[in-house]
Amino acid sequence: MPQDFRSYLDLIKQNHPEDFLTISREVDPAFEITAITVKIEQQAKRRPILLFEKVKGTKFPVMTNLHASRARLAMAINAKPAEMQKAYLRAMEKPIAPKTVSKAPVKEVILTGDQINLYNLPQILHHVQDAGAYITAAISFAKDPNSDTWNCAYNRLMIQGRDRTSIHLTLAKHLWEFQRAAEARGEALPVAFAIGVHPAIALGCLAIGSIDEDERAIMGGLLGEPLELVKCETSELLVPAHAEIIIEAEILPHERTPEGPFGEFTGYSLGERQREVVKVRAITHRRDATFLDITVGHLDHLMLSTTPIEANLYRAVRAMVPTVKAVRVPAPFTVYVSIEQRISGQAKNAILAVLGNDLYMKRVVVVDQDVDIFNDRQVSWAIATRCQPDRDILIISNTRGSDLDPSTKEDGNTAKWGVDATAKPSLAGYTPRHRVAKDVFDRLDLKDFVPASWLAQKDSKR
Ligand SMILES: Cc1cc2nc3c(=O)[nH]c(=O)nc-3n(C[C@H](O)[C@H](O)[C@H](O)COP(=O)(O)O)c2cc1C
Ligand SMILES: [Mn+2]
Repeated sequence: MPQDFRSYLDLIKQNHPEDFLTISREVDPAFEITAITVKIEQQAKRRPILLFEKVKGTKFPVMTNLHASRARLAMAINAKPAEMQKAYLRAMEKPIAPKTVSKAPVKEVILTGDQINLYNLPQILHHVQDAGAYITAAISFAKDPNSDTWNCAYNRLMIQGRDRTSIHLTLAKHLWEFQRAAEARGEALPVAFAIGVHPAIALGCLAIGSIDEDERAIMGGLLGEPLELVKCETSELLVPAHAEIIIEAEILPHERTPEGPFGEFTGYSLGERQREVVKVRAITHRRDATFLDITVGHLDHLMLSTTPIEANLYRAVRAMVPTVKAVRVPAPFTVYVSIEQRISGQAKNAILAVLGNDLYMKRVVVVDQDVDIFNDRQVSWAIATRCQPDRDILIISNTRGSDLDPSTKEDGNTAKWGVDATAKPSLAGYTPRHRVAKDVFDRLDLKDFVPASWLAQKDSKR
């Protein structure tokens, strides 16, 4: 499968032209790109990929909202939307190691030294409180300074100078580990950022697993072939050969700078913090590169991040409870799980599996298989009617969660909770649900009882 996002866009343009919208009129990267994207979502009820051809202050066109639809993401990994989790799990089970190539379109333009100027990139302001322009679609590629382990992740970059940004490293995540290891030796950590890649690569980057697992091989699994990498100009790092733009850099040791506030996926604009500093060593890009933005905190961001988390948690719960039916992340830090509970205690095991296998997740609700976890009303109903809080809620204090959760005591030190909303002692032995007589329901025809004119009226939506 072609590994550049241009081929993927061609696929969309051919098969779903309504999903691609080019905006030719000039836009201001200060708030207009995000506002137009959100307005199209809220007022037109659509979520197309958006290409802004003319953006004030830069020669780079800006693309955003690429990941805002589950169907589009499924297409990127050659799966039907309903089969996406299975396809993702297959890639996790059968990773394909990357390969190195010597020629790469991302090397068409190579900028070093004084040619480096981050202010030539689109200076996108997303939300009103944001401290400055952010690069939101940068995927980090880095190597453990103490071993041959590689890592990929999204890390937001706030532009702080011609060749300087700050970086948000979630405390206790893998790149943070690498950076702390380098810093302990007084060394900078080489890191390169890819901007504008095939969505299969984006999805693979978000795989949750052990620090030893190589996201680049999961990207290969999702692409169905080895990810093609090329060596950086200024370090030994390897980066996707078909990306639009690469920023080669290092994270400086023992240096911090104010970063934020920044509006995030939590729905909040979290305040300023001291964060690590990135020094840019080179920028390489395609001659006619498109700058990819992720409309942070909206569908573009939320759709992309949930599939990999759900796949990992399904795998983790299934290792404990073989009869797990479904796993869903409906909101920040929140997981719903449905299981066919064969024997008492399995709901609690499912809670422990979730909390033990994802840093971010903080609240887990487990329900029986007759509850549809894709319907929030049904989950609320199960909590209300199958749960006794003094018996069925599990609280664990002082764990590590997301440093972007504004409710935590101090940047990410958090309590976590699980709600066992399964019927006890068993669903089969529980007070039965009422049932409408099915044979009667099937036999009756409303037209025999209700005037046709009334049936033709629209629902009052009350
Ligand atoms: C659009 C987007 C932006 C993200 N920004 C950050 C970020 O700034 N810092 C961070 O630590 N994680 C960020 N994440 C989450 C990480 O990419 C994700 O947790 C990843 O799996 C971490 O990799 P690791 O498990 O190898 O540590 C972002 C995710 C998405 C989808
Ligand atoms: Mn990792």
